[in-house]
Amino acid sequence: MGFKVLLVYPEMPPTYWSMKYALRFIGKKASFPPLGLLTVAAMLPEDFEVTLVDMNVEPLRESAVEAADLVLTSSMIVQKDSLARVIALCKKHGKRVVAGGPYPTTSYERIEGVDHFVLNEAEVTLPRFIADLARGRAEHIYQDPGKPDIAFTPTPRFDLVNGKKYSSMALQYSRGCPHSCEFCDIIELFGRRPRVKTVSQFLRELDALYEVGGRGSLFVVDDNFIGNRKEVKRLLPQVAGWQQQRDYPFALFTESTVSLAEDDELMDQMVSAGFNMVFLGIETPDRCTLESMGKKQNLKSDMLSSVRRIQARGMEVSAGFILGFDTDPEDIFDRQIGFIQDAGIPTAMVGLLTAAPNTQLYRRLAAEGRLTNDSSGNNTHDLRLNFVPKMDAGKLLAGYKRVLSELYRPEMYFERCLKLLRSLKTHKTSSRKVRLTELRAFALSLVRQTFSRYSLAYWKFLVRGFFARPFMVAEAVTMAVKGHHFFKMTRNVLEVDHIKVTLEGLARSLERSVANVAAGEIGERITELAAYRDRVVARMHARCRRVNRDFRIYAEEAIAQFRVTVDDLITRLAADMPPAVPA
Ligand code: B12
Ligand code: SF4
Repeated sequence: MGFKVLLVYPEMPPTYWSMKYALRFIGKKASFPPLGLLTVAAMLPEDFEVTLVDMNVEPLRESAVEAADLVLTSSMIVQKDSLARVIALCKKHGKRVVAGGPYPTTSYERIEGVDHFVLNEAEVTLPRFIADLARGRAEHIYQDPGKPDIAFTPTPRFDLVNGKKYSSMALQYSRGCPHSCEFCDIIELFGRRPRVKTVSQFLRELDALYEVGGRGSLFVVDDNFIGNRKEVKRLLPQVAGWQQQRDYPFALFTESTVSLAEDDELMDQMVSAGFNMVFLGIETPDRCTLESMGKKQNLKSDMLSSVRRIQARGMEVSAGFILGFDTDPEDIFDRQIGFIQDAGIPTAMVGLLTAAPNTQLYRRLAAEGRLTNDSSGNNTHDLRLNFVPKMDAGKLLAGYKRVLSELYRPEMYFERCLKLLRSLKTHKTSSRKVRLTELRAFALSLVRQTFSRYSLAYWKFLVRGFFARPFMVAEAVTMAVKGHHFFKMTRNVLEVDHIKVTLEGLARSLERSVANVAAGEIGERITELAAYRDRVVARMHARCRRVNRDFRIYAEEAIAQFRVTVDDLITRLAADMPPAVPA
């Protein structure tokens, strides 16, 4: 008997990655569709009736849950709060919930209310679950670390999403990476042997996307697209041919290691196939740190020259950087900023080192007794550490905040964009096609960014960009719009952090100040504390109004926590107060 299955992708909080504030310029709701769920959908039996709600583009209505027999969810750690709300809603309607994807796979013990965990790669675990479900004997956990041959993975059900709501479509070519960076959870989730799809399978997926109207930006989501170079080199000429026959409908981008720069043939093949951007895991310019984290592939060449070679070949470089390694030298903050500026990397995702569950780093820090709490799953703007760093934690956090605020100071950001515009080789497939979406973005950008607080820097960039590369206006506008997202993220993240740190500092000093209050002064002290609490709370609420409403909840949590701390102090003091003498 067929089931009515509802696939739900929980909401993601705004992060540097989400691009939330840039998407508004192009009238899109989210960056990418949930490829994991689309792939799972394709593996379900044909008689299952499947619908999908991606909560990042539409709300999850109670009626949708009510109508389903079974709710299947996929999530990353960063979606855990939203996932908890989805589970609660399903329970309210008495529906069975199935959870899969990276968060449950690495941390299912921490998730409550789920009926069936179908972990690891669905190719291995889903068929067993479906068979048991049909027999009415589905178990609580399906787990199997086996690494399936993805040459048999079916084409994702792209027909389930409305492509117009996303700024980019997504495809996967390979899983796994041959390297062994200490902090990485990819190799734990997907293994160290890169598994690839066949050429015809990949082209079929391109066809499927094309048929549902997919055009424009396309993310090949592999963690290391060049993990199996021999196979990639067989694939790329075919993709180039496919693109050429259809007048290059897709502008592709992917993730790779820096060693891409050493392979001219591969870079040229990628450019011919329509790749115009790669995301590199650079992590740090400090060679000693690269050595100690096991990122040997980044030591083979001078990384600055590598970035320039890739840009000069025709692909923008965006990259990830990490602070908080044990071997980070004192001057690492300035060196990271210097490297990113010199290299002309506008999209620089700088995060604090996070010990993700089930990684080599996690196991080492656990053995050293240095783990402190769970990861929030978001290392680019959560200003908390989940381990005890070697560098003084205060110094590390202050340095990190400085790096963020410097890098996303409009003048600094636009300087990198200009550098990139000047060094990027243009070719037939690299420049953005100007469609209605691009024109709309340009018009909105002109209006909103002209009247923004960084208007001068914006205009200087547009004018200088136009004179430097007149045919790359669309790229320049895209960079400016992304900049808007980064500036807004940075401003809000730092403002919320300021509120949190101020309140924590005040709470600590109040705790110290009430440690030795003389018995006779307790009553007076309580009155003072209550008045002080109310003044601080009012001041912070006023400050909160300057914070974007997406972030206000974090500031309000900090205010609520401050209130609880002061109320506790008052209760403790009241308990010590001598009893009133009857008149
Ligand atoms: C594309 C991608 C993104 C996209 C999001 C796209 C989207 N709409 O989902 C973007 C770039 C926005 C993104 C962002 C982030 N990402 Co991301 N991302 C990926 C990436 C590279 C590919 C995911 C993908 O599409 N894979 C292809 C599909 C087919 O595979 P899959 O989703 O894993 O699904 C398979 C199985 O997991 C399973 N499965 C999945 N769901 C379900 C559900 C059910 C019911 C079942 C049975 C099975 C099942 O079956 C599928 C087929 O085998 C992965 C790395 C990776 N290799 O998976 C990281 C990854 C998922 N991201 C990760 C992280 C940490 C982030 C960020 C939080 C990073 C940050 N520092 O801020 C951000 C935050 C999100 C935000 N606010 O925007 C982590 C998650 C770790 C974890 N344990 O939660 C991963 C694993 C990367 C890593 N280094 O660890 N990401
Ligand atoms: S190169 Fe990237 S995907 Fe591969 S192990 Fe290192 S961090 Fe992980």
